[in-house]
Amino acid sequence: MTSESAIRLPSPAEIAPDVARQLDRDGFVCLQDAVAPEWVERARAYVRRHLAANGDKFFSIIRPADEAGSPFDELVHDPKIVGLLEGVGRIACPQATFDDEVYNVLRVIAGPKGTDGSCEFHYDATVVTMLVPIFMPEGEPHNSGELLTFPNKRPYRGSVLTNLAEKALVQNKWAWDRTEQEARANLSQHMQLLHPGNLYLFWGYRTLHGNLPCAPNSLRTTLLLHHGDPHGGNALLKAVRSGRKVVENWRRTRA
Ligand SMILES: O=C(O)CCC(=O)C(=O)O
Ligand SMILES: [Fe+2]
Repeated sequence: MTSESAIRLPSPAEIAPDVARQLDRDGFVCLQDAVAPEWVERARAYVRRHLAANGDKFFSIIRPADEAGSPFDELVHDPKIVGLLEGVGRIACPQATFDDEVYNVLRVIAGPKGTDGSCEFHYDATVVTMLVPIFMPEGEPHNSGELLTFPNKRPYRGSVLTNLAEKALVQNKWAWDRTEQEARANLSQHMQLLHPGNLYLFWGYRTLHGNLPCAPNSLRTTLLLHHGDPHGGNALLKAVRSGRKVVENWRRTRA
């Protein structure tokens, strides 16, 4: 590991209020060149090693930052990243609780089925989401894993049941098809191009989002950081989330 930080950002106190305002206004913020190219290279090498050992497929690694010394450990635990996520999150949703640890997931689309995991539109469980692109396919437009967003489509809900009902309405096959059609009818408004080296932020809880498919045998890798619980550690939501972890682990380990 190098001693210099891979994160090139001013202090969280300096930028959090502006970033939060921009997120309210535009629904999506790009922090240009905020990650050193050599960090991206190390993250890529990690993913390549993992694919060489486990084969090309769609999988997620839950909390890759737990691996000490990994590029994910370095980025997710960087005080500027933690401070920024907590800073903007507290401005947007004062009732939220913030764990000491930022929840993180490494998501990889590889192998012959480039459509795996695409257009599965959802709201995240957390106040704010940071997306760190590591590999993005450079194939034909609209078939290269571009992110689709419907920014700030709902407020932070006070009620867990309203939240779950709303998620049930949009997170099913029928609704996914309809949302995909809606996005494809107006791609200039909904499509976000992601470039490794930049950091992207959106209000994950409020923003319906998913990614376009990739061509077969593409490689697409993103690191997702999720922070702030608008429902303050509600027991029902904890149960839902631990169920999701089981599914993700199954995806990761299946042959
Ligand atoms: O990989 C992406 O572009 C988005 C993934 C996502 O939304 C998530 O894991 O919550
Ligand atoms: Fe998400």
